Amino acid sequence: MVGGSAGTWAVLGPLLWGCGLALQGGMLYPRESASRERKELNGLWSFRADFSDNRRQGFEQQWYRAPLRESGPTLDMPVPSSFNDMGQDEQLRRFIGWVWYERETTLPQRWTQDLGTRVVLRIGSAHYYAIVWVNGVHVAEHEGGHLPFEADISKLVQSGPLSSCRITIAINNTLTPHTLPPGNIIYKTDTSKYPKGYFVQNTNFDFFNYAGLHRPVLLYTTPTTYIDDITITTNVDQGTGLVYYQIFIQGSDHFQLEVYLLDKDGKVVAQGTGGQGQLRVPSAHLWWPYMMHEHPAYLYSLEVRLTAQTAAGPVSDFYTLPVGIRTVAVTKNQFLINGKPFYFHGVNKHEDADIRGKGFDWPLLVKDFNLLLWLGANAFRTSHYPYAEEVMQLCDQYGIVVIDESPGVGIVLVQSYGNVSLQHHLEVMEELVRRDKNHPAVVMWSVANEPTSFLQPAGYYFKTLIAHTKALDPTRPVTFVTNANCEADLGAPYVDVICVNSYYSWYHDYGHLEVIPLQLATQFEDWYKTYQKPIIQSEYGADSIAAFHHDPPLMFSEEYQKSLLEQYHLVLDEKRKEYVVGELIWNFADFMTDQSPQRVLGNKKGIFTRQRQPKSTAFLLRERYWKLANETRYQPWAAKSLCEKEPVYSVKQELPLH
Ligand code: BDP
Repeated sequence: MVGGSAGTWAVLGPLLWGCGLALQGGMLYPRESASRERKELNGLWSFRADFSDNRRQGFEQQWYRAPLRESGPTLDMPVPSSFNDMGQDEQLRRFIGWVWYERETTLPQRWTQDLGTRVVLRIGSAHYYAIVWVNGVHVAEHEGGHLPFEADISKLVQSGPLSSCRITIAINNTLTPHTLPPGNIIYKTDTSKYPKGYFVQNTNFDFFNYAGLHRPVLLYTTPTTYIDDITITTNVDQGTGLVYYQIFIQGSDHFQLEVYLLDKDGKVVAQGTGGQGQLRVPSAHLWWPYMMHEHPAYLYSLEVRLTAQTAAGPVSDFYTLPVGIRTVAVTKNQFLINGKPFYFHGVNKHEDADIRGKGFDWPLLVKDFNLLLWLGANAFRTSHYPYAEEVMQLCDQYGIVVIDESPGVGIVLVQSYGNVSLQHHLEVMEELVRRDKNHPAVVMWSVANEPTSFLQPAGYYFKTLIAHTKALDPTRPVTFVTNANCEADLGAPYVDVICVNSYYSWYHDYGHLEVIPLQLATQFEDWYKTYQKPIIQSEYGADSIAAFHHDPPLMFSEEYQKSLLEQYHLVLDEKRKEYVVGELIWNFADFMTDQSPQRVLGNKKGIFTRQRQPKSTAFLLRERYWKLANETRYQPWAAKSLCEKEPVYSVKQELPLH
């Protein structure tokens, strides 16, 4: 790591093999309730990149000790956002090393004076390694850029007369062979070509390594005895929904728990007591994917009420969790949701947009969901890392099925298959499952994308990783996404569903669209013959530069992208009758990458531009997805409300703006 130091790579707690979560504590999304408050810290923060040669000046001068402006000039930096594209400075855009963020805030008096209140600082994502201080005191460190972490800062803010609170976060974006995703720093030592100390960050993935505080930062409160975690799993028995709950409490052993399951109208349909149990919901409304039911994405609310006896008197805590009742199962040639065959027709995405980079943005999120609904997409994969929690919540609400992927992308070096990397990857899966386990939209975990799974250590690595993920969550299938040759793939024996990426007539046989049907059919037949598992075409596509036209189709024209997709669809339409259970286009939208002669201001395989305007392929896929939805319908309503010939442009297809 550039500017790394001893102690920076704190190893997270020990792993309990196969024994459930080894992580301490839960990671419930901070929701307001009668016992909980939130204070968002989004907006402008002070910022400085440490451009010193060793990138360590900030630590040497202890920039966290006093307001950042006292140790030198600062920039205004919006949060959430990547810092890279914020200015006109190319040095900042591709900066590697430590950057410093700081925000001062004033806390409500009750938070600082009521010792029965617990104050928590929560960071949605800091890419990649973060160290956090509050009022100059170290409170947290976290490795990994795509998952939340927290610090209980009650003691700190309740220890003095101050109601102000200065939060300093140092973030290092260096990727090494043991980070996820991995990367390596290459020092260029030929002084005839490079200045002294010159280095570059090398990565093996195809998106820009944006960095910064990418997701909301907030403070929230709970009582000191509180609901720390909830785990929900569901089943269906002849129309009766079964909701199993397990609730973890911190702060006291003397408590009572009541749970209520409410339907959409707020009516209690089941109730229970105690830390675990089963709720029965006769004639349950199931959570169905978008386009699979007239009322998709039905969500109940699980209200958890805690009352505890503490030395200071009785305490209550309330938390409400959305719950979708549904089942997921895999046979040798089908993917079943609620017992019905489900065909994934959707997209791969990126968290990526102009200016904000990977920063979370509500307008972008709403626009993207409207486009998904317009397109008739019923699924996406969180290529190539976990997305913001708010994204997952919308998937639950709109019935968009998710393949939830870890940041295991670009695992190509042998060093990245050693124990250090494996241990970290296991921990990341624990963090991911802990965060996303209760989302009905999540139907499968993907532990990696296109690793060199033919390398000798990959077999042990994926066997261990997949077994651990299944032990964490026995209710969902596990996969990783491969582009290896099927017989050489050492990880494939352990997955439940084969997810395969291929780029016929793009990365080889340039311009020869006519070879696609043969090559794609061979791909499917080989994989199925070898593993007898359902297959998803998890990526396929071609670059096109919007408004570049050429007929007959030439590479990079919209016509070529469209024709390539049509060749794929010929085979997909045959094989989906047998064992192919899905197709996910690469990619939903154009996105930024590192610079290379193969990339024209980024990857242009989007069916929408980076600004979310449709290319010709968006219309092609829209027609196809609505047709697929109509063909794979399981409810009588579908025939009348979905397109039979042409897509129906009804208001119902649009996401209501709240
Ligand atoms: C695939 C990768 C994806 C790339 C895509 C491409 O999984 O991340 O962006 O290739 O080259 O192999 O467009």
